[in-house]
Amino acid sequence: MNLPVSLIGVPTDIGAGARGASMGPEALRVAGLQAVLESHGLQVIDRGNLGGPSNPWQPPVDGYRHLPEVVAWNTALHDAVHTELARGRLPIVLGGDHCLGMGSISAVARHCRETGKQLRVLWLDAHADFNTAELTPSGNIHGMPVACLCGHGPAELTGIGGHTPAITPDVVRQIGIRSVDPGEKRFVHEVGLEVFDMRYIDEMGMRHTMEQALMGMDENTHLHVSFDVDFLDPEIAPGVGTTVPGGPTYREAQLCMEMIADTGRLASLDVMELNPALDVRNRTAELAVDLIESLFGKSTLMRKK
Ligand code: NNH
Ligand code: MN
Ligand code: MN
Ligand code: MN
Repeated sequence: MNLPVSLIGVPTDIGAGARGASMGPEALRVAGLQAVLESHGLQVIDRGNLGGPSNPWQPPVDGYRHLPEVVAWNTALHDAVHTELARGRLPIVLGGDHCLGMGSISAVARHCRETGKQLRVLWLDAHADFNTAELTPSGNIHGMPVACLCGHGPAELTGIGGHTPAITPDVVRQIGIRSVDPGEKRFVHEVGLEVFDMRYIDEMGMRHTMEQALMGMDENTHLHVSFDVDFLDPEIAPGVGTTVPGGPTYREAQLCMEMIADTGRLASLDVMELNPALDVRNRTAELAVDLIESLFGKSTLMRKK
C-alpha cells in the first residue's frame, strides 16, 4: 500500500491558547517535508493552504472560544480531506492547532462508512483532548476534538461529517498522555477511552505499548494517526504552545513511528500544534519531519526481523 500523498496546509491557531500554530504548515514545508517523502519513492502533491477566518483573539462565549471560526475551518478541512480520500490519496494535514482533528477525522470516518473500512485512530498527544464546554478550564477548542468526534459537543461540530457521532471511543487509542484536566479525566473513564499514558509507557515500554495500540487491525483497517507535536518531550520539541515535561524521548518516538509504518496500514495523518513562534531555529519542525519520515518507512534497521 503506497498511496500517493496530498499535503493540505491549514494555517490557523483558532482553537489554541497561544498564537503561532497558524505558521505550522510553512515551517513543515521549509523543513523539507515534501522532498523527504519523495526520497522514499512517494508521489506527493502539495495542495497549498486552505483559507478561513482570521483569529479574533476573543474570550470564550458559553464555554467555547471562537466557535463559529472553528466550525468554518473544520468544515473546509473536512471537505478537503474527504476529497483526497475519495481520489484514493493519503492526506497529510499540516496544522494548525489540534481543533482541526475534528475536520480531518470526521472526513476519514465518513470515508470509512462509505467504503466499508474499519477505522483505527491513534491519538499521539500529551493531552486527552476530551473536554466539553462544561469541563474545560480554558474554553480552547483544541482541548475538545476527541470528545466532539465522539458526539459530545455543539451540534455544529459533532455533525461536521454528516453523522453524529463521527466515531465511537472504541476506535481510538491515545498514546503519551500526561496532562488531563480533573473533569476531563472522569469523562475519559466514563466513556472507556483506551489511554496508554506515560506511566504505562514507563512501565511497559514503547514496544509493548504500540503492540497493544495496534492490536486487532487487519487488511480492512484504515489507520489514521493524529500527531500532536506536544506528544514529544519538550527537551527535543520546544516549538509547541502547551509543553508538558516527561514525554517520549527521540528513540521512543522513533520506535512508535516505525511500528506504525510496519503495519502498512497508515492511510491518513494529522501533524498538529507545531508553533514556529515558540520554536528554536525550526528544530521542532525538522524533528517532526524526521519522525514523519519514519512513519513512511525510513528505517535504519540492519537486522532482519
Ligand atoms: N487540557 C487543556 C485544555 O483543554 C489543554 C489542551 N491543550 C492541548 N491539547 N494542546 O492537545 O485547555
Ligand atoms: Mn492535542
Ligand atoms: Mn497536546
Ligand atoms: Mn532525515
